[in-house]
Amino acid sequence: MTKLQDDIENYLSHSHPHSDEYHQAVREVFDDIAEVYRKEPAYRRWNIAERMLEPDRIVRFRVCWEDDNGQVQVNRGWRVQFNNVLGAYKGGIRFDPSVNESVLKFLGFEQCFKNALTGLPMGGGKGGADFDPKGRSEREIMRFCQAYMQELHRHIGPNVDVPAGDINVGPREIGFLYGHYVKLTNRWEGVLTGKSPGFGGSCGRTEATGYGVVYFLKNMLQAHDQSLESQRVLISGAGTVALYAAEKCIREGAKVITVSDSRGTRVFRNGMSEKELVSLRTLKLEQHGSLEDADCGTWHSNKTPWFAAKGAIALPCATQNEVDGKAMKRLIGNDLLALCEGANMPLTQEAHDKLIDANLLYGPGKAANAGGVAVSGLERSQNASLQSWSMDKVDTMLSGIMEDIHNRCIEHVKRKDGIYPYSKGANLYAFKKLAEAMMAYGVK
Ligand code: NDP
Ligand code: 2IT
Repeated sequence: MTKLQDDIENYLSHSHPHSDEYHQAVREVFDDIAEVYRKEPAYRRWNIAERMLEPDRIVRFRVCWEDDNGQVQVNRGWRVQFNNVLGAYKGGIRFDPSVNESVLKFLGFEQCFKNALTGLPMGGGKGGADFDPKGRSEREIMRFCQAYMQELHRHIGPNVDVPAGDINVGPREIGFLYGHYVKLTNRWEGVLTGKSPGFGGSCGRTEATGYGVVYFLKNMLQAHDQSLESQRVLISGAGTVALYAAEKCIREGAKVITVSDSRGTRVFRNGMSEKELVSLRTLKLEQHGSLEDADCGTWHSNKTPWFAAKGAIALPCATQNEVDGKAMKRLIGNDLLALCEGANMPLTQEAHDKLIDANLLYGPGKAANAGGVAVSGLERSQNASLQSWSMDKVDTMLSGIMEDIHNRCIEHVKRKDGIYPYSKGANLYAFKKLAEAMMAYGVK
């Protein structure tokens, strides 16, 4: 371990105790940039490391709302405004019982690096609440969103902090949140992204993260003389990211073998058809049901895709730490060619280390899933200029942005045994960009 890594560990255990996910995300970045940091004395003089690890601010608040029985419920809400040197804070909102400060710090920290890679002027932030929408009626979800915005609206603004969706926060929830912001402030402005295109949203924002993952994957395969056509793809998750990644894979001629949710995995032995995908989308995104109730493919209760089937390409698109060391060993043993992260930090540290040791094609989330926030950036541009661009235009821009992100990931690294180390390249590019802006700003 270098002195820097040692200092980071001490800083984290002292200043951010009980934050396992946050430590994991930071460690992964600083392992990759330690050498560059050591060689540039200005980084230490400006204390870039500690400044980068301390969020600008964390707003924490009580969210009180009334359920359908008239019972008052209390949840905890947060907004982590991590770093705004590259632009206004930008990042999603997650509603899930697993949300806590450690999870939001890891997501906010990753978001700063991801947004730097997009090339768009966006800082990093993340928010959410420990609210569980499962089993709640639409009216309850609306009341929760309104109660959350009741506090959040004081802290956001189109040039201050621009939230969007994440797990369990899709166009419906963004509609409820935005509607309440407009009511509270009497301002119709680009303060949230992921809105419906009918009232200021961008075409293609819902599809953007999933499509972007596949664009990144294609660039990565092409740079290594491989192609996506006919490949067997294992996808986890069945939410926004997973199902649009599946759609793009099918359209590119790949075979989507699995999708999954928190109850198990649905396997399509010879690849899912577009018709089957439409029925799954209706079930999951529109009716908020479980894959268990679908009537296509075969159902494997309590199994993850990595143990339910074999495939050369893996796209984890559900949640953090969903692929552990055992699953990674199995994927590698089954001739894994490439893994691209649709989810944020889906690999445990052990799985991550195994994949790095195996020297296979690995698209890290901060690069591979950046298409979502990139189209959020395009939504802001459309709102600011009172324009509405076509799906074709947005999709062409997304594809170009993903190609640029791919190229930024290989700007500062060389091939090792023929393979580009994308994860290290992404960390180096984003770190340098953030550090340079922080030094240029002086002590702030
Ligand atoms: P959704 O809420 O639309 O879907 C989440 C999916 O993951 C659901 O199928 C859900 O299953 C499954 N899931 C959630 N938690 C678990 C778990 N503990 N074990 C197994 N499955 C689980 O979210 P998104 O698709 O928007 O987000 C998925 C991932 O992508 C997250 O990591 C998010 O941070 C990341 N991401 C999202 C972006 C976006 O634009 N939406 C942008 C970039 C990254 P179930 O329905 O059973 O809960
Ligand atoms: O993790 C992410 O990049 C997101 N949830 C999307 C953030 C955004 O502002 O669109």
